[in-house]
Amino acid sequence: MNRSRRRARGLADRRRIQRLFVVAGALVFITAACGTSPSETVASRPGQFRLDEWSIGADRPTLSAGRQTITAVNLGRQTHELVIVKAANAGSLPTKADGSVDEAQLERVKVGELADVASGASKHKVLDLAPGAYVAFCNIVGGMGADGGMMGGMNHVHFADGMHTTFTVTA
Ligand SMILES: [Cu+2]
Repeated sequence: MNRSRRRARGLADRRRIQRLFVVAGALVFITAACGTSPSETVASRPGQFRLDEWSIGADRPTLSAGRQTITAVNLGRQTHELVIVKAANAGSLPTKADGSVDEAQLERVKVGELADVASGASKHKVLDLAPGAYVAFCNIVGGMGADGGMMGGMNHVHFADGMHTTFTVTA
């Protein structure tokens, strides 16, 4: 390859990068201009948990004991999950070196799990809940995947990043 062609290719690359930044900037603008967030368009209901990067919100802080439908709705862009254990708070859960919850140590207090809820999807399961304090968390560890946008390639420990919440079951 001669020198001028190499220079031309370098310029083309630079132009392509500039175009990417313009597209990324426009996407940020569109997201910011969007008035209603997806979390506002999903009706609130007992036993429903909203999963997002990087938080979990419970529609109700308190549920009645007995058989309850637990719903995990993924309002984020990544796949999330909802693990439910009988525990006082997130800080009391045993963790591994990477900061994720050591679920092997929680087998006796684990109540249920809604695994692999895809972006925009929801899953539900009926759980028989005894009175007490509960923690709901996402224990996925992984990268952002191909559709991770500007954060592509970053590894996330979802629990350590804040994907947990508490709720109470009353008799
Ligand atoms: Cu998650």
